[in-house]
Amino acid sequence: MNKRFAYALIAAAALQGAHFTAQASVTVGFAEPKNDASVTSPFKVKLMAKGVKIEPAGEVTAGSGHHHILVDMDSMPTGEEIPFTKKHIHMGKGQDEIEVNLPPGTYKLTMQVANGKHLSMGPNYSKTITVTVK
Ligand SMILES: [Cu+2]
Repeated sequence: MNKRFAYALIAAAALQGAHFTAQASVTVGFAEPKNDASVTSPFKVKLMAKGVKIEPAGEVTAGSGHHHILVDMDSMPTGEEIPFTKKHIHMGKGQDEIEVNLPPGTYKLTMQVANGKHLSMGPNYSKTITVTVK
């Protein structure tokens, strides 16, 4: 193997490594309920986050944010402000658990992490499940 080729391989490996780290560093989702679960209202929603620090709303800190539950909605684009409505539940105390009250029906629930000013951190910081309220 000549030297130039060896350097090219090392550079490619380094690039792949960096890419992998960036993609693998954030994992968020629902601990409860499970996708496609049937629940009775009110029900507990428990969220989890790895690679992003969950803290109370207020200050904007890099790599930190708080959880939201969006009812019958998809993830919100990065930087978009999450409004305060009945269908946008802010967990602004930095909590990871909340009781949700919904009338019977099937719902899409999206958890979305947003920064201290409620600006969405985008689809990589979001997960969507479907639940049926009996
Ligand atoms: Cu918020």
